[in-house]
Formats: sequence, structure tokens, C-alpha cells
Amino acid sequence: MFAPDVLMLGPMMPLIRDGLEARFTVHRLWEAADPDAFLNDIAPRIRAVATGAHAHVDAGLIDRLPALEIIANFGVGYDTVDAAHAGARGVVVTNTPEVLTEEVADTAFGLLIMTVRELAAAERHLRAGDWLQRPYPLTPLSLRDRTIGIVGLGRIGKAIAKRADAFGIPVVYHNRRPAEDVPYRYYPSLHDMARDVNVLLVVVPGGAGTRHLIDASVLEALGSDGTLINIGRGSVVDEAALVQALHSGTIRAAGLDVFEAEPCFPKDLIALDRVVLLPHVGSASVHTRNAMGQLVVDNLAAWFERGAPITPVAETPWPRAFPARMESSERHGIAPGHRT
Ligand code: NAP
Ligand code: 8YV
Repeated sequence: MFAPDVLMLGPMMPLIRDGLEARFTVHRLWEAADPDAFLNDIAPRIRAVATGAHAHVDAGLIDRLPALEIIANFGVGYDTVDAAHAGARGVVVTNTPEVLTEEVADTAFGLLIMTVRELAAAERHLRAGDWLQRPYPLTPLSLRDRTIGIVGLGRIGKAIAKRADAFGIPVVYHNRRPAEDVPYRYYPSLHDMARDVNVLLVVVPGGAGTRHLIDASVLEALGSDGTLINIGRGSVVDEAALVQALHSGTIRAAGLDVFEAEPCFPKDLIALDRVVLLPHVGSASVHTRNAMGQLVVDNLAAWFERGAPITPVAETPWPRAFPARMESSERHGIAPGHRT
């Protein structure tokens, strides 16, 4: 039976594991007693990698797999995959866009309200029995008469903006380029936007291009009434500068779903009631994680059965606009787009 060899770099959800094992010969790298020797042994046969935020697919690994055709990433963010190098080597990279957009926007909005209205701290107050002594204090911040500046008005950013529209909260945004067909004011300068808004909501991808985009100077511009929400990637925010800004009152509050060195996070934020900390749960419902997992399986199945990925990333667009390695379809004598 035709069962291409797939390298799985770390544990993945049963839906992915079972879906791939039904179609492919799956090799579990993390279970190998000697991963390096294991990889040496199977590397020439590996035609696909299945991965997620748990592992890095760097240039070294890509170059070590001479028959590699496709890397399927669990997650819309693929900053742990060197997609530019994959593209240069003719390897397709896929991610899981769209299927998680609404869930992550829901989480972002929940985190925003929790943070501004101190809902987690108010709940802790009740659970501790403190309400019997005194009511929870009025919150200095509110979403009334506030403007949200979205950093990264892409798929998820637009879904968050739609929620803000329904709540009657004005939205403005900063991207590298203006988005098409949106009614929101565009700020080419992140600093100018930070100066004009009360909330900065970060939902840009991670990676070198956005590393520490939110630094001390942006937090300074946001100001002492300001709230920072980060649901994008931890690397986008200079965490040391953020901790300093929160302690010194440079900004007032923060809601964070992502951190620079997950699962580690700055412990000295725990004591601050003005901060809400979530363990990267933006997409973490059974419904949405199943949809993401299915898309990983479907991308690999589509590649090996029809010779075309479903959701290739921008660096490896399809139809191909990057160098070709020998494609699955060519190996099996079928034209891309044709079913076996
Ligand atoms: P998307 O549609 O590609 O949107 C990304 C947006 O960021 C685009 O509008 C892009 O606009 C902007 N952007 C990219 N680089 C930028 C830069 N250097 N400066 C300013 N803006 C920049 O992606 P998406 O589906 O909305 O997902 C966004 C990110 O959310 C993912 O990459 C992932 O890191 C994160 N995420 C987190 C969770 C979670 O659980 N916390 C879940 C899902 C996704 P331009 O190209 O015009 O700059
Ligand atoms: C996932 C995410 O939690 O899609 C993304 O980019 O950050 C989340 O949906 C993560 O990728 C899986 O570990």
C-alpha cells in the first residue's frame, strides 16, 4: 500500500495522530530513545513533517530531509517553521487559518473585558469571602468612551473589530499596509496610534519581523490609562519592558494570552490585579482544536492524493511560485489537481 513517511515532531491530538496513521507511515520523533540516530535512519524516506508550536522546523532540519515535500503546521501562526527556507528548498508549508478565527476573537474580547473591568480580581474577591467585608472597588477603567487600536487587522483582527462595532467601541488599526474594504482609520505609525488610543490589542504573527514591536517607547506612548492586550505572540512584546511599565504606572493594565518563553511567564505579574494572565487558550475549545487538527490531516491527504495543499502559507503560495522539489504527483505519475 502507498503510505508516505511522515515525521511527527511532538505529541499531537488523537484526531491528528489517528487521521495520519490511517493514511501514512508516521514516525514519532519525541518517543525515540536516541532522536538523532532515529532521524539519521529515517531522514531519506521522510516526505512530510507534521508539527505544532511544540517544535521548531528550522533550516537545519529541512536540509536534513532530502525527500521532504510538505510541512503541515497545527496553528495559524507558523513562526516556529522557517517557511522562507522551506520555500527556497521547494517545500510547501501549510497552516490552519480561518477555522479558529471566531474562537480566538471571542477569547480576545473576553480577555479585553476581563482586564479593563478587573473581572478576574473581582471574582477572586468573592471567592476569598472578602465581599462580606467590603464591596469590590469601582474600576478606574471602562470600555465606555474608549478607542481600541488593533495591531494586526488581519483575519482575527477584523473579527475582533466586528465585535467592537457591536459593542459601540471605536476601532483604529496599524498594519504594514492599509487593509482593503475596512471602515476603520489606518495608522501607518504604531507610536501615533498608541498615543491616540486607550487600548492596544495585539494580534500580529510572531517571528523576526515583529519581535519586540511593542517596546518601552510604544508603552510610553500608550500612557498611564492604557491597556495592552496580547493574543498574537509573546515575542511581539518586550516582556521586561512591559513588566517595568506596569510596575511604574507607565501603563495601567494588561491582558496576556501569550508569553515570550511559554509556558514560563513573568511571576512578578501575579500580584498585580490590573493584569490578567491566560495560558495560551485563544483557540482552545474542543470544537476549534478539532477543526484545526482536521485541517492538518486534510492538507497532508490533499497533497499526497491530489498534489495540491489546501491552505499553503504566504511564503509557499499555490499554484507554485517557488522552486519545485519533486512533487508527490510527479513521483506517482499524476498531474497536480488529479485524484489518484
Ligand atoms: P493574518 O490574517 O495573517 O493577519 C495578520 C495581520 O498582521 C495582517 O493584517 C498583517 O498586515 C499584520 N502584520 C503582519 N506583520 C506586521 C508587522 N510587522 N507590523 C504590523 N502589522 C503586521 O493572521 P491571523 O489569522 O489574523 O492570525 C494572526 C496571529 O494571531 C497568528 O499569526 C498567531 O500568531 C496569532 N494567534 C494566536 C492565537 C492564540 O491562541 N493566542 C490563536 C490564533 C492565532 P500587513 O501584512 O499589512 O502588515
Ligand atoms: C494554538 C495559535 O494554540 O493558531 C495559532 O497560531 O497560537 C493557537 O491556535 C497553537 O498554535 C497550537 O499549539
